[in-house]
Amino acid sequence: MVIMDLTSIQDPSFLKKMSVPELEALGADIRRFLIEKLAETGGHLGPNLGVVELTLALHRVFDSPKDQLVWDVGHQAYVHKILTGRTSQFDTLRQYNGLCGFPKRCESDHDVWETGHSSTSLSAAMGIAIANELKGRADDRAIAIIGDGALTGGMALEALNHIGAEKQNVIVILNDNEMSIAPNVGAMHNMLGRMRSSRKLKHAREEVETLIKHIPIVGNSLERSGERVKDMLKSALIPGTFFEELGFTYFGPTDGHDLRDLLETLEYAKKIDGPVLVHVITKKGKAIARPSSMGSARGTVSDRIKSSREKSLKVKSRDRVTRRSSRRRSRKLPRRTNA
Ligand SMILES: Cc1ncc(C[n+]2csc(CCOP(=O)(O)OP(=O)(O)O)c2C)c(N)n1
Ligand SMILES: [Mg+2]
Repeated sequence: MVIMDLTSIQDPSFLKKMSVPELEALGADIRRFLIEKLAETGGHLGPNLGVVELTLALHRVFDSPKDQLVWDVGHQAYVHKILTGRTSQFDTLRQYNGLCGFPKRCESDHDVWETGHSSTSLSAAMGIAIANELKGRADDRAIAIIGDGALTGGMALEALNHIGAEKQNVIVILNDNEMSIAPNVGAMHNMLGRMRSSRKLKHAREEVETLIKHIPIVGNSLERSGERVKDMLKSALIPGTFFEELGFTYFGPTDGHDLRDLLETLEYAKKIDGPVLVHVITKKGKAIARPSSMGSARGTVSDRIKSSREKSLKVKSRDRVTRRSSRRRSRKLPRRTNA
């Protein structure tokens, strides 16, 4: 179902009036557009297919450009570009004088931070939040959207340290797809894995409180003995303790493809004072065949994207010779991005 002509979108304000099923249908249209368009122009397909619902939800809950969205790396901002009135420019994506593959301030008021390099978004959002406060606009939200790969960068960790200590009003959206340019590795990845497999914090908190009360004999006195003991027990059982210890209110893990869940969680996050981290689980390359094989964050026109597009368009060809020659052709296309 085509819900609307994407080229007619001027700004994201129309999203406020849409029902969840309408938003879902719009998301499907955006995915279809990206798959078809990027097969012609090249571009970062996988990361953008993963953030369709997340971007819709962010633009629905927050008021860009009054609230400022800072995209880390910026390779996942295509859906944001569509929702901020740039669909018709996608024919020129990443070409000379064409639509930039990353946020670009001269393109739109909705692009507030220029990127390409990873792991800068949290510091940028911190700076924006401080500036908002100084300008008497403390209600405007600074929101950083950062991937699990970029979160392991030194600058991002410095910024977590800074934001948590200053208790600044910054919302961090952790877009966790278990991938960087290749599948992620390392201690942070392992920790996020444990959080992913935990229950959602909103429910887990209530459950742990009930659990503590029901521990025979000591339960009620534990409950009365104050926050410290409860906190110790909770930290052993609840996800997000790492971020909470740094001074963030943690929400999640949230299904990044469930619009109802996303909208509800972001509405909660919006109302919190101080630093917030929303842990969103997404799937890189959502809706195309074999997304997990799309290890590259580049997603330039490659044989995999081409063959995914063929599959998604249900063009079935068993002619291996033709496929091999089209792979050879696509390999000759120049790469046009640094990130
Ligand atoms: C300073 C710097 N180092 C390395 C890169 C290369 N790079 C491109 S995307 C990316 C991370 C991608 O992983 P993630 O943040 O999880 O985003 P995803 O693609 O999974 O959405 C990196 C490190 C970069 N852009 N900048
Ligand atoms: Mg990632």
